[in-house]
Amino acid sequence: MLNKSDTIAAISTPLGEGGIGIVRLSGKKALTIADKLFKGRNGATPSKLPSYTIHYGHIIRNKEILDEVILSIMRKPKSYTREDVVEINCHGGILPLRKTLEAVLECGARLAEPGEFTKRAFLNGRIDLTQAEAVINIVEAKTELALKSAISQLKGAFSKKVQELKDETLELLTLFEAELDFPEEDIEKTKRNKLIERIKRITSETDKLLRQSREGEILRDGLLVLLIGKANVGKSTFLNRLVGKERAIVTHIPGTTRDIIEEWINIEGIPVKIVDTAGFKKIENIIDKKAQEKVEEKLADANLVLFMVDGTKSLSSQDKEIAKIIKDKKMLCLINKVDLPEKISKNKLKSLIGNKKVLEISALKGKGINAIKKFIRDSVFAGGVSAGESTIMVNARSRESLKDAYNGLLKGFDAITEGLSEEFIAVDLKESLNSFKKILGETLEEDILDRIFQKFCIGK
Ligand SMILES: Nc1nc2c(ncn2[C@@H]2O[C@H](COP(=O)(O)OP(=O)(O)OP(=O)(O)O)[C@@H](O)[C@H]2O)c(=O)[nH]1
Ligand SMILES: [Mg+2]
Repeated sequence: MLNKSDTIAAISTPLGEGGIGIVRLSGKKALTIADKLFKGRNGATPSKLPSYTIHYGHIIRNKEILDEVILSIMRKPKSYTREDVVEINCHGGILPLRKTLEAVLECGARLAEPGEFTKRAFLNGRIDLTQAEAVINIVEAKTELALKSAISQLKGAFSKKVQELKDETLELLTLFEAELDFPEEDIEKTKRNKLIERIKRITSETDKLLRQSREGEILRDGLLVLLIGKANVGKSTFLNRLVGKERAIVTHIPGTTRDIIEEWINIEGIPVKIVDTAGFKKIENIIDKKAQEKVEEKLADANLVLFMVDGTKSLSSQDKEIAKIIKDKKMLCLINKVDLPEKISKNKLKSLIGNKKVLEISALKGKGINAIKKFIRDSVFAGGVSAGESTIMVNARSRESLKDAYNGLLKGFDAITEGLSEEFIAVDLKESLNSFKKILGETLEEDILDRIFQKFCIGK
């Protein structure tokens, strides 16, 4: 465990040239260190200045002026870390920032570990663990919707819900444990039914939370959408249309694309990584073979497959081959080139792909693109209304615990409906209770904590 009583410092803005850059300090000595270095215009010393004030002056070390700065003071407990925090706004070049940081370190601060400011906010009880993780999500948010969801998590929407479920589980557990004290008496039937109802409710709420968190996971990590189809059906044309630029080479020659081409786009707030691939064709050489292998490899990671067929041609053996390898994937079928006379047999297509949804599009003319976007959006947000703040962006760690909590509740539910005795049910509920506590960081091993905060950048 890092020493919590140290005063830590770091450059909190990205390295590189910018308008300003900030050196942040947090801890007991933050203000006295600032006293040693900061010369304000009217001689004021930072440790005498009130909280939430900013001051113009210079950073001076060994009589050398290092930079002209603005100093902000945030006294404990009303600061990011709940400790005394000083932020020195320097000019944005690397040199003034480095020199200021060095001076701060020479005066008694220690360089902060990645995420250590946020970790202190957690250890000092200002935020819980899900909120700390929300900070990472905010920093990394790829779209506005993702940001909105992360901010709502930082405000504590998710923790509040978990806290409620934890409290309810605890209450139930107490009830069962009370019964355990009188083993000779069976729980009477109406009472038992009431308990069953309660477990059922908590279980289904946990389930809902799990589903919402799956949406959040997609908002955070993005959706991988893979374009697949035989050569020349128009995949690259479609990619270019979606990203709005000539990203991939398009020609009339089958086999134009040989590599995997990936681009991030924003579809109604969902970060989507759209992946264009080499078209399937008769394998004639090692390039064809390698290209196809790459597509099949990539397929494993895809969240959604767009299977494109050429509306101006009959289905071919390649179409059949593709249909076979994607049959277990979530898939949308696109008949492309509908601006030209149609040749494809829709009946044959149906028998190839079953009851998967089919859309008719023209990548060249831009027809049907909105319908595809809508399909992608709806595939993430079932029902389509829950997007945004009700989406819960949790990290893999919390999701695992949430699953454990759910499984514990489910087992408890089964145990009570099967009429098992109280001690079995109590064991299951305890498991759930612990999982809820884990999410909130109430029970947590040191190394897990370190792993979480290491994902942050230095200075956060
Ligand atoms: N009429 C018409 N032509 C299209 C449409 N989409 C693509 N094309 C044409 O079809 C040809 C092949 O397009 P690409 O986008 O290169 O096809 P691809 O699937 O990427 O082909 P490979 O990379 O070889 O697998 C080009 O001549 C495009 O202009 C469409 O919707 N309508
Ligand atoms: Mg192509």
